[in-house]
Amino acid sequence: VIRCRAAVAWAVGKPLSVEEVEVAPPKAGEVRIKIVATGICRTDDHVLEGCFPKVVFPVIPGHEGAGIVESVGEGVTSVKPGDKVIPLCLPQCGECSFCLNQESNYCVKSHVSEPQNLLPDKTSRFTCKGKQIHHFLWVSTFAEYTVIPEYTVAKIDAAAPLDKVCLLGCGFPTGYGAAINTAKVKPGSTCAVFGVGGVGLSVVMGCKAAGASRIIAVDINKDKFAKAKELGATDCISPHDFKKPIQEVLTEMTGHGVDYSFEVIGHVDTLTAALASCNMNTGVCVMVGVPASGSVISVDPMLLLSGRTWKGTLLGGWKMRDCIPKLVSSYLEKKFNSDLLITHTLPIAKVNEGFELLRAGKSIRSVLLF
Ligand code: COD
Ligand code: ZN
Repeated sequence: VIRCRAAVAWAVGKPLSVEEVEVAPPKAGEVRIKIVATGICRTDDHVLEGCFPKVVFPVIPGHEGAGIVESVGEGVTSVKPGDKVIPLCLPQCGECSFCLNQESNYCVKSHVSEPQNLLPDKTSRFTCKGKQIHHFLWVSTFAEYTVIPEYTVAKIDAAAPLDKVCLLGCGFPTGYGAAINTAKVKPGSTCAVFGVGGVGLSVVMGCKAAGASRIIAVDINKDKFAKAKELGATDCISPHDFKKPIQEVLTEMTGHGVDYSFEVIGHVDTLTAALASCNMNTGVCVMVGVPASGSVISVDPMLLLSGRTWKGTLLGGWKMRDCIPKLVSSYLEKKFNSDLLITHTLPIAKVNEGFELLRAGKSIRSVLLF
């Protein structure tokens, strides 16, 4: 058993508290990882707010980390102590029908199918002050040491800087892949990205890499526009500056609507606005954000009848164990610069400050270091 620090969420709506926790050794098929760095993603904030009823408190959140394998359980063959790894919040068991389908990146072991509050054997490896603490998405990267199933670990290049590539655990691949894999943005096309936080800016980078000729960033926080332009946005607009609905503004700006629209906020109203913003026939709208649990969307069916495509994306469509190591190699080859998303680096003791920066709209990505 290792005693180490972790940011524990004891109850909904309460700040995290950095505690000493005990982390049990990995059982068969599990890996214990020393987390070196972890990003703060809006999804972690949604957890603290209690937006996900399936998450059980007390819990150690965090899902955008990178670290080094400390020890492995019986039967683990794909990683060994000392390997640099990224814990994956979307598993790839390699055996289910989705994993066997080349077109799919879903896995039946994902949290969408089964809760991941405890490890697959339905026990926790974390305790604090005599109480069992729950895992989050199996990864719980706000703990200095975490235990996760082997099929949810990606081994990465030993040269990778962990304080930078932690973003490749969630935010960057989610947005970048939404453009490249899910929408399959074509060269010369027009794109609109609703919400340019860390994930939305990664969509902007993906659209640019795919050769889009016009990328319109839509956000109510104009402080985000400078970074959006730096990363490839050609136009930046705030819905607050117009009397008419933003879908009408985008349709006028582009003639018939954009070729691709992305919703990266997680609201039903912006989701329907994004759908109506792409052109009526060949337009593709990708849902990246997740509206509050229980939300229902009502849309005019004519929006779809004319030919539009409305689709979702999980972690940007990447088959995670296969693709995240390749994305890390592309990062090392400087094919993209996800470092530009990192605005703050803080010690784990300042985790709540990191969340305050996010809530105030002042950060894109804060990276916490142990
Ligand atoms: N109109 C325009 N922009 C808006 C509006 C609005 N009505 N409301 C908010 N925004 C902007 C904010 O100003 C901000 O710039 C941006 O939207 C949101 O960015 P962040 O930095 O708060 O959030 P991200 O980029 O870290 O995460 C966004 C997600 C949509 C991914 C997240 O909120 C979410 O829904 N997560 C669940 C989806 C999921 O599972 N993703 C993969 C694992 S996290
Ligand atoms: Zn995330």
